[in-house]
Amino acid sequence: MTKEKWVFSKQVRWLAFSITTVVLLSSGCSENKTQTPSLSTAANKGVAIHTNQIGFLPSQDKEIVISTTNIHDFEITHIGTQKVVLQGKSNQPTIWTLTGESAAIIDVSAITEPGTYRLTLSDTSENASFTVNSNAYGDVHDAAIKAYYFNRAGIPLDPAYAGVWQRPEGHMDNHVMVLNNSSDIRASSKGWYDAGDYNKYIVNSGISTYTLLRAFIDFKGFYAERRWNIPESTNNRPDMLDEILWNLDWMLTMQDSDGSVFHKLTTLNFVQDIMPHEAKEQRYFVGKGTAAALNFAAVMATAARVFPESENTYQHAAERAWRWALEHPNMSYKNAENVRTGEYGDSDFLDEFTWAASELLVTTGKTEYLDVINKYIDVPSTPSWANTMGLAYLTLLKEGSHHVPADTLDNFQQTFLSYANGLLETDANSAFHVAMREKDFVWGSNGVAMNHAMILATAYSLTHDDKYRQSMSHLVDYVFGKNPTGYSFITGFGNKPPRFIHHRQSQADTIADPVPGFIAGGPHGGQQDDCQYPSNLPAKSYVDDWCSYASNEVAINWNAPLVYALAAMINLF
Ligand code: G3I
Ligand code: 9MR
Repeated sequence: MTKEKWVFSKQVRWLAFSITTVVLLSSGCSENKTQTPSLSTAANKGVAIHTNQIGFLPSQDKEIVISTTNIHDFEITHIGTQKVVLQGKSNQPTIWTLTGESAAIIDVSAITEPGTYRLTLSDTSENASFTVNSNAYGDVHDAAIKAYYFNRAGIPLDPAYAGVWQRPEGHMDNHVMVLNNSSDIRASSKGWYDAGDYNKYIVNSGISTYTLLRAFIDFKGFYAERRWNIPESTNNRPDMLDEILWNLDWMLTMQDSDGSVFHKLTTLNFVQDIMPHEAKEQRYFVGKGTAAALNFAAVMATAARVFPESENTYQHAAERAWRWALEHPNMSYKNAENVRTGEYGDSDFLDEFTWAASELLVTTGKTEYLDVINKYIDVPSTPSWANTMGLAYLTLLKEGSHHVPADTLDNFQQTFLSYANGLLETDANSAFHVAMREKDFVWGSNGVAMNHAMILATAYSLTHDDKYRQSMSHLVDYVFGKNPTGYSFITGFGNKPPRFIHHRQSQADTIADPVPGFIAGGPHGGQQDDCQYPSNLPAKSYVDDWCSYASNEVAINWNAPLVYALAAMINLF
């Protein structure tokens, strides 16, 4: 921060302190948990206001972005009392190359009193409202994890849990054929649909399941009590574990007798937009490979720690898959010509080896795994289905202290924090104050944003340095509306959520609203579908249309880090 900016923000904070003190004494304003902000869009002067549409926590940074080329004076009014509680100036606008536009920040962090507020700007009639609410993320967290229930294969969704999104069961997967071997038919039930399609893929299921297990391990006290009305809510187990078990049960069926793991369970082609119970095409076990085996090994090893009552089922499954991978260290999966469903193809397995070895080390304590880690570990990156190196760091730094020598672990932590510091730098230098780099605008960019948030949450947990959790909160603000598209990207939440996600159930049912709690894939310049986009610029290339599977599909590997990030917002602030 430059000295000038520092002095300015200090002044604003002081002014705010004196004014909010008066408000505190005179208004008695209380927290409003249900009110949602409304965003006015009188566009006569062309200043668009981009703000978190869900609400800010009292102690998080509260920054609102305006698309403008000018510095604006601003005023914040408490809507209940109609009193002005804060006045100030935006910062100097800068250009974000990812939108090609100039934008400025309005910093209202000084407001910590719960309530609903209106922002007004000089030289424009634009205004927007926002809320400060200490429970801003509770409902959306529960919806984001409940999305997994809505995407369960092999179970009817009962109205008692699914409400208007009830539906008959689909894809029991009792007669799944091994591709090219019509006499080999097996059962492979349960699991979550991958995304807007009805297929089940080990690699993507793996990272999603691990991320939810990570959330459970990292926020155990929170999940011990948390319930979100699923069929298992009345048993003694936390709902998070029941949801995870639904997918673990399926994953186990994907392992063959020699320890190998099928890559995916799919039809040959994507089916059209019909409901699960209407989709009757033959499904197949398709392919095997190193990535599926290692991904499976990592998840099963993690599950063995979380479910000690499993009596080694998960650990044995993990060790068998690991041994198979050692014998087949370089087997890439590629779609055959007649298979057109998602590929999730990868050809570099050192990250998967490192991740699986990390989970197995922490679960079994065997030093052979530490040797593999030392051999293959590389700098971390933000986790994705194709790159799992970052997951090895999360596990080792959080759970590795009894198994990794202290000086080695310290090196890992320094490397991890320097990666997190790079994200902080991107955040500080971007006009939107968000840690999104050009290379992050790929298919599923919102998933990238939430995985960055998981990295930053971990950096905060390790150091308790406020800057990491604040930067995490900027990413959460981003997906809830502080972005150049005007959307809050989570179905059912915010003033302008997606309504036409690429999600077969939401498209084929007769309910106007899409299934709630799903994060849309998000903007990026790829545009690998035939849709009309409003812009070619990476951060604006998004369209809320069923046709846009490249920007508007939903997927379990994007919702999982959303769940993690929201649990982190609830537990780390
Ligand atoms: O590997 C290249 C890399 O070398 C290159 O630098 C980069 C440039 O953009 O592209 C990389 O390939 C990308 C690949 O993902 C790996 O990251 C492709 O462009 C990109 O099109 C591809 O997108 C994947 C998409 O499926 C298409 O295969 C997404 O990551 C993946 O999330 C998405 O997953 C789909 C499943 O297939 C089916 N189910 C729904 C799910 C979500 O849409
Ligand atoms: O609907 C499919 C979606 O779930 C996948 O993620 C996407 C990946 O390529 O493909 C979609 O299917 C489209 C197919 O690839 C091309 N024809 C149009 C299909 C969507 O209606």
